Amino acid sequence: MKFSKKDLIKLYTNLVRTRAFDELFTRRLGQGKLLGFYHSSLGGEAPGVGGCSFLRKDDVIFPHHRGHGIPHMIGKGIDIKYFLAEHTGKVTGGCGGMSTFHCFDSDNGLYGYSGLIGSSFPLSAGYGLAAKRNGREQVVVCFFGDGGSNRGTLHEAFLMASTWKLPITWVCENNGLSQFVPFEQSYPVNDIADLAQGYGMPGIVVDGQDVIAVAEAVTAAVDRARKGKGPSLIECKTSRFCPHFVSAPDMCGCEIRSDEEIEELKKQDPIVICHKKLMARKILTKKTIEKIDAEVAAELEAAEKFADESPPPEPSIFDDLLYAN
Ligand SMILES: Cc1ncc(C[n+]2csc(CCOP(=O)(O)OP(=O)(O)O)c2C)c(N)n1
Ligand SMILES: [Mg+2]
Repeated sequence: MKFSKKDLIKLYTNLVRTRAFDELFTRRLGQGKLLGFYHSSLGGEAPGVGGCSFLRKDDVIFPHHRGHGIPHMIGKGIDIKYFLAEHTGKVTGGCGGMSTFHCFDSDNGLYGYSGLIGSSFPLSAGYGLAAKRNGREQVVVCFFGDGGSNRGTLHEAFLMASTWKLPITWVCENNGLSQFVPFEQSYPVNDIADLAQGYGMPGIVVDGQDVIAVAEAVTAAVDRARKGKGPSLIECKTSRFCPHFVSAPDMCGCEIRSDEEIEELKKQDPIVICHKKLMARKILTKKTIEKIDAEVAAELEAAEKFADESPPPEPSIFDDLLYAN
């Protein structure tokens, strides 16, 4: 797949937007403005962005919980302001009923994720079957982590999808950690992509820090699925520059990850990699970057204003607390 200059700038812009929103969510959590907690996507933005930026609006995605699906939603062209507002505990009435932490917007093919990792496998198989039967050539793209891939639900869904040649692309975001457990301690093989062989589907490994490589691999698999040739598995070797969730101890096994280790991981920053590639090909210029940065800053400011000014739910849970008094 050869991407146009416009496509490549879209990928870069979506990465920058994702990072900016991710940092905004982290900042607002620290300010006490965000409900719950936040699993930052810092360093692991490329699989979601690359995997969603060239899908059709009616293609269906089941995002991964990293960044609470922000990389995937931004790739899919969904306005994040509603998601931010609902994370702030506000009512927006927008975007087909997205709900906090379980992003859902069926108008834009967003079918959310559950707090139970691995539950998106059977849901994807279900929608894949519906897509095959409705004849609209829709494709389902299911994102999951290396930890999530340990669930038995993966095997049931892989078997059904492969046997029935369902239009599904499975995208594993392997960041080498399942919460605190290193990949080597929970897997007997080096590549999760190897599982594909047992289900008679293509399985490939891509550099998950290279958003262009991810987009190329996912686009090829999605085209294949759209033509009725069945599912594929793409394993993106990616990273996480932050703890499992913001402010958690950054454990790997029984050790805290060291600053040196994180600095080493940051050498594979997806934004820097994409930036370098596009600068070398003279696709990005200083002027384009300034324009993108200004547009992203304006988008963030508007989203924050929207979140802060949206009304709280009625009746408020705080009212109930007052009654209890
Ligand atoms: C069924 C289930 N078991 C355990 C958990 C607790 N849990 C939340 S995230 C997570 C690790 C997920 O690891 P991975 O799938 O690799 O995604 P990552 O967080 O690394 O992006 C675990 C064990 C859960 N949410 N659901
Ligand atoms: Mg992981």
